[in-house]
Order: sequence, then C-alpha cells, then structure tokens
Amino acid sequence: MLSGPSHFRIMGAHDGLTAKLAENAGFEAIWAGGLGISSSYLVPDAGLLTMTEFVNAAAQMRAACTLPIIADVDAGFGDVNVVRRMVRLYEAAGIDAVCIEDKQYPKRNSFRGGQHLEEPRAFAQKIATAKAAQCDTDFVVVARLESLIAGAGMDDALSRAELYHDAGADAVLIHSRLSDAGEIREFCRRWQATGRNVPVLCVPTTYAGTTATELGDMGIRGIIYANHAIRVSVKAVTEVLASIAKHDSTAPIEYSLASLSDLFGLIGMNDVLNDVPWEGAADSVEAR
Ligand code: SPV
Ligand code: MG
Repeated sequence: MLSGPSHFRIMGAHDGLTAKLAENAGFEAIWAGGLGISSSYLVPDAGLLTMTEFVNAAAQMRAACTLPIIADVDAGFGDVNVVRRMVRLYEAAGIDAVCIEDKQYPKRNSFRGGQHLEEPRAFAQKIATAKAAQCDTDFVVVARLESLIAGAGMDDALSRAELYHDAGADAVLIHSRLSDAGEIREFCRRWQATGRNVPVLCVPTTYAGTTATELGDMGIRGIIYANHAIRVSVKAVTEVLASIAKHDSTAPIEYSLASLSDLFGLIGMNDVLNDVPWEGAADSVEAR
C-alpha cells in the first residue's frame, strides 16, 4: 500500500469490535490509536497506559480482522532500549507497522498543551533502533512529525523528515491542527521537492472539510481517521443511555440499536455448535 500508486484510508479502532467494523466498512487499514485505546480505559492520552496495555489492545484488533494494522506507539514508551523491545512485541503480536512520534516521553495528545519535541538526533536514533530491531522485512516504521503541533514550524518539520528518512523511516506522518489543509499541502510540495520518495501520512481530524481524494492529490499516501469510532461511541451510547434513563421504556431508541441478529453475526454466534457430544468425546478419550 505504501508503495502503491494511490492513497488509502486508515480507520482508527480501539478494540477488536471496532477493528472489525472498520474492515466491514471497507477501510484499507487500521490505526490502533492511542487516544481511542486510552479513552476505552477512561484514562488521559498522556502516556499513562503501559506498553503492555497498548500491545494487548492491538493484539485484540489483530485477532478480529485481517487488515494491516498500524499501531500508534506514542513516543515509543521510553528510550531506545524500550523501543527495541517494543518493536519485537508488536511484531510478535502480528502488527504490521508502528508509528513513533518525535515528542518527549511521556507525550501529551497533540490537541492539548504541553507539547515538547524530542531532540532530532535522539529521535532519529529511535527510528534507526526500531528498524534494526525488526525481524520481518515487511514491518513498517513510521516517523511522526510533531513540529507543526509544537509550534516549531515547517522548516523544522522538513529537516526532521530528512533526518528520520536517513535513519531508515519507511514513511513519515505530518500532523497539523489547523482547520484547513494548508500546512499539509505545503509540506507535501516541499517534501516532494527534496526528491525523497518516502510516503507521507496525515490525520485530518481538524481539517475535516478536505476529502481523502484531495489529500491524495496533494501527495498524501495514507489518511488516518484517528478517533471517529471512539467519538461516535461516546455520543451514541450517551444518547441511548440517557433516553432509557429518562423514559419508561426502551421503545424510543430501539430503532437506533444494532439488531441482536446483526450482533450475533458479527461476533460469530452462528458458528457456535449447540449440541457438543461431550459424553461421546469423553468415552473416546478413555478408550484411547
Ligand atoms: C491518536 O489517535 O491517538 C493520535 C492521533 O495520536 S491524534 O489524537 O489526532 O493526535
Ligand atoms: Mg496518539
């Protein structure tokens, strides 16, 4: 996908169920997002969950769908030694890619204050360490640039992108929190001018008015819808629960529920054998 001719869309998930729903909806890949996973634990997206909790969440998604999974691994959970082990754990869990961001550990969500960039060469070393640690040659390491988030500017983003590419990054993610895609367009134009043929990913959370096709035309390869599944969950569950609490019946919200039949289909209830011949099995074990 990264070396393919056109852009692809990556849907954020926070558990096995949302990963499967993303696959069913036709997305091409999964973003195992830190904000979504943290929200599902009801903790801030500020480096509070452990690496094990993140890996386990991604592993749940791996078991639930067949799409490539790119795991948001924040700042790598620590220094280069942690990054080395992190890559091994994610690879062992069958995850296809990790995306490491160039902020100091513990990072803060990009839409909040407290943004502190990592020293560029220290972060390049994390990328090189991650690449050296991978066993499968197809494993992908994405270097996420937070210069525009931290107010360090476009020149900083571009020089870091070159450094991270030289350190071995397979792709870069340029993050912006503007309400239009101006910064994304400028980054792509200047990145292409460097002649470096490294794919660029972006996260159009705040510039939702720009379509995936428009981003693709700017030169973006992977478009990540990072937090939409968790945000719709919060809204939908809140509304339905409030209605049930208020009314004397669930009738007003029945129309907005998945049917039991759809839920059963999703979780594989139709494959469950109802009449398991336990006694016969026990006999045959004894006979053997
Ligand atoms: C996440 O989904 O956790 C991300 C993307 O890192 S964002 O929250 O948009 O920074
Ligand atoms: Mg994140």
